[in-house]
Amino acid sequence: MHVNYCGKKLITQEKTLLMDKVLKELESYLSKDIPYSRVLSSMCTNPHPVAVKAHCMFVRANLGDPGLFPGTFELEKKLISMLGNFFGNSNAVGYVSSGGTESNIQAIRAARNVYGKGNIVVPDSAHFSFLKVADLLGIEVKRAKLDDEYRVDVADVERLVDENTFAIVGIAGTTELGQVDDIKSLSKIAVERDIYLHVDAAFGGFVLPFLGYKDFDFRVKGVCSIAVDPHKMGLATIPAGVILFRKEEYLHSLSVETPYLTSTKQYTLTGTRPGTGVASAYAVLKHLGFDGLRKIVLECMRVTKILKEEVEALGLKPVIEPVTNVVCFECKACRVRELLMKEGWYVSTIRKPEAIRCVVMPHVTEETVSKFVDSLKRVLRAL
Ligand code: 0PR
Repeated sequence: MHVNYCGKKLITQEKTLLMDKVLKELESYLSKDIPYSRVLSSMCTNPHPVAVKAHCMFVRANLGDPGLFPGTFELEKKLISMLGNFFGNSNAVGYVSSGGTESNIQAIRAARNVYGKGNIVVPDSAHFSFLKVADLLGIEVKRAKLDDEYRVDVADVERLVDENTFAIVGIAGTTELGQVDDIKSLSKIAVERDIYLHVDAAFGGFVLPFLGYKDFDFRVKGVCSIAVDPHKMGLATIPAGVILFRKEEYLHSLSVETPYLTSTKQYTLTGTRPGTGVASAYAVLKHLGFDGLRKIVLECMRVTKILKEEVEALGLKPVIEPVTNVVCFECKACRVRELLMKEGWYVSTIRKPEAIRCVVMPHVTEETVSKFVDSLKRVLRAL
């Protein structure tokens, strides 16, 4: 069999497939995946077409060796600068990570490197990536209680901070409820105790600014770093996370020497890393602009309100009034989820209270909600 690669003809001994046949086989696997139109459990969505085009253009780039890809590296710096400005700090530095998990790991690693070993305090609502942080860094992660509205109880954070605490974490858009912690009060604690404050805005970063929230980013004095994911509400392709640091010192505390590369140091967690997220995130920002993203968020909020009202009319109580485009309803969640899955719908459940969770991403339209509510009616009747 003859196959081509880099302009050369290869003759293989093994039985191989023509490219068309390989792609056909891949297609058969792809077709088993659930279309986003049936998914209300995800914080990801169909990437914007401009993001897909940009992604394909940059598939060969490896930012692990930036000297070979100076154009892609320049684009990354431009993106970081745009986002730094957007989040209130024109001097912010950072890079495009693989997502919120890596950004959270790197933020706490920087905090540990600059402020010393010990423990950190996170809200009980923190994403499970902080379990990985604890395991990887060998630090204790203390979990602060939540208040009645599922925001972190600031007094409990204050109680848990001790002389070995080097960082606290606030969440701007929690995974389960989309709730926003009081970052200003957390900042007060961080400044008074001279410890690091990281804000996990992986989800909320591209939602909250469009809903008038300002008090969660670098405009708040104590905020040292922000995780924000273009591959969630930024409509970029996966993987695309961003970690932003207030100052260079934090980013550079992550550096290791790379003797034989085009650069002498590397501050990223992974070595080889894609340029696709850089290109796709940048493309969306240039094409839609922050104004375009605002319109998308406002539409998601409109649909969230419709979903909330229609499900409430079926007798299910929302856990909180939706703050972002996430809404959870109290019910026998595991059973409801199971029955909804039989109707072809994917929702998630949350830890406390017993509730199902719906994330109203841009792929969830008013029409989706109407069909979903019809199914939910049947499910509730069957219970
Ligand atoms: N921080 C917050 C606040 C998050 O919500 C998430 C992920 C992360 C960090 C971690 O981000 P990465 O998964 O990008 O590393 N939140 C979603 C969740 O765990 C991720 C997700 C997305 C899960 C799509 C499922 C899914 O289908 O629910």
